Formats: sequence, C-alpha cells, structure tokens
Amino acid sequence: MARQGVIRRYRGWLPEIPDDAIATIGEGETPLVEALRISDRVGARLFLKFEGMNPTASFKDRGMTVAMSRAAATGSRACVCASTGNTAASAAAYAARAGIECFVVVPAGKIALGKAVQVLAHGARIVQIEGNFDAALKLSKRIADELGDVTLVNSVNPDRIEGQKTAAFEVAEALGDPPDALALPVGNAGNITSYWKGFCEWRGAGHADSAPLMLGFQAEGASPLVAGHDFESPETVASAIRIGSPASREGALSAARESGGLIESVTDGEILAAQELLAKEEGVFCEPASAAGIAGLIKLAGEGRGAEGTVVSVLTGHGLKDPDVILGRVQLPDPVPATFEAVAGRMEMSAR
Ligand code: AN7
Repeated sequence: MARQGVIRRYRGWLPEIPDDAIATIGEGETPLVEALRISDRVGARLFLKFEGMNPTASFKDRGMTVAMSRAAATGSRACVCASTGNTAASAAAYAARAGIECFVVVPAGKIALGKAVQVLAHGARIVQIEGNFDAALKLSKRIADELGDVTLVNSVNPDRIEGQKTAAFEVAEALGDPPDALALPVGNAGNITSYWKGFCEWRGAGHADSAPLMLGFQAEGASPLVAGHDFESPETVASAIRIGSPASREGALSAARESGGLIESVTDGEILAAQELLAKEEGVFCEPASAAGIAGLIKLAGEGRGAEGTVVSVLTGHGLKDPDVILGRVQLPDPVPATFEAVAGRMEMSAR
C-alpha cells in the first residue's frame, strides 16, 4: 500500500503502538531527487531528500505520528509544544487526527506565515510569548510536568526522535546503500540526532557496512554548537532554526564526532542564495532553513574541503511555509492591459 505512514512501514524499528492508536496522515516516503545542476557546484553526486512533501510540509510529521499516537495510546488529554513554527503545524494536524487538544507556544511574531496559518486551520490553541523559542521550550516542559496528562511533543520526547530516524532508512533504501555524507540544517538538533540513530541502527542490523559523515549547519546568528556557548538572542532569516540553546546538543555533537563529520555555520546570505539556487536550478522550493545544508556544501566545496561521493542534503520544509522571505526580494509586477501588444511587450521576447 502506498504511503501507509512511517509507523506501519517501519513497525519493527519503532516503539510499540496499538493499531487503533495509530494517528497517521501518510507521512514519509518523500522524494529523493537528484540535483542535476547543484551537484557540479558541490563536486559530488548530490540528492535532495525533499521532506517538504510530508502531509504538513515538513519532516516533523515523521516524529509527530509516533509521539501523537503514543500520547493517544496512553490517554493524554492534551499535548503541548514550543515551536519556531513547523513543530506547531505538525502537532496541530496530528493532534486533530488523534482527537487530542493541542497547545503551541511560540515566539510572538517570529514564526513564518504559512506555519501560523496551519496551526489556526487545524484548530490548535496558539500562545504567543514575548520571548524566544528557548523560553517557549522551558515553559512548555513545565506545563507538561505540572498540569498532568499533557504530553510534551517537542523532540526531547524520545518518540519524536524514533519517528524521525525513519528518514535515514528511506535514504539508505532509495540509494541501495547509505550515502557518503548527509548534510542538514541544525536548530534544536533533534533531526541530526535522529538521522544518526537511524543510520547506526541500519548498519547495526546488517543492512549496510557504513554510515554517512553527518554534516550539520547552523545559521551564523544562531550557532551555539559552533561557538560552544548558548546564544541569548539568536537571529537569522531562517526563522525555523532561530534557536540559541539546542535541547539535543549532545546528540548533535556525538553524531558529528562519531561519524567523522562536522557542525559549522553559514550566513543568512549563503542560506538565501542556496534557497534561490534550489528553486531556480532544480525546481525544488524549500524554506530558508532547509537550504542551510546546501549552503554548507557549497561553502565546503569553495574552500577545497567539499564532501565526496554520494551526498544527500535534507530539505526539511516546503518553501510555501514562508512566503514573506520571497516577497522580500521579488514582488508581483503591476498588471498590463489584456492585449497582445501589452503582454508581448511585458515578456520582452521578439518573434522569430
Ligand atoms: C524547516 O518547529 O525547532 O535541529 O520548533 O523547521 O531538529 O530542530 C524546527 C526546526 C530544520 C531544525 N529545518 O531541526 C520547530 C523547530 C526546518 C525546521 C529545523 C527545523 P532540528
């Protein structure tokens, strides 16, 4: 059956969930698209794992199906999460599916428009705080601890990590072998932790002899793992990864160390340039944060230390999530009269 969801597809690898508690919207089985043009720029055979093709248009759905199904199975009355946007959108959808009330705590005015709209559409309760993601996460943890029967569905919930590791299985299955390197953005650091866990389990089960170098990239203005200390006021155009104190820092650092990879930073300019390249040269539209992996690969190649062989970059969320970033650099042109002359004139192409 097509798109049966990651729980049914990878059941033996995941925590036990009774059939009647499975809350799925057909997440997973996302495209692995060969990057025909950007491959040249990074000097490797590059593939894009387009996680924007999940039901709520980000990778969060893989972990959310597991976390929400388990919350339902254990009789939670509500769930809560802190979010830069995508976790909130995913939690809102999966809570609706599971029939659980959903509260999301977000930094006021700092989540992308599409994500806020998703939360509202699914009927979750949104609490905007006068503080950043890191404050929202602390508060959400406390709410879950003190209110009782309220499940925290951030990636500090191990069910989230379990579900997200299924992306590593899909990559290895699609290529026949794990890639030589995997590049991805790092914010709260749950995803890099998940991929590394997935690739290690895949190798451990005898499906492969190797695991990829894990190449994590943070936005320069929100790069605590590179700087070695928390950022009090993280800032970046990539709002999804505007995080100053990653909850899964240990997981991220050990993924980089054990795999022989790295965690470095890229500038907002490099991120936006990579987002534009993906859209204009590959036809793949991802949100700014999702382009950090490509920005990083291009940067490494430019410095003569590019990744080699087969490389996968994870595009974590869809570009439609954040229309404002695009409208900040290109606007719709004014209309023209509905005549041939006016339309041809606007096209600035002569007949031949
Ligand atoms: C598009 O939604 O943290 O390193 O609250 O939305 O696992 O945190 C989002 C993170 C990358 C970073 N790309 O992943 C949230 C949130 C996109 C994201 C990340 C996020 P992690």
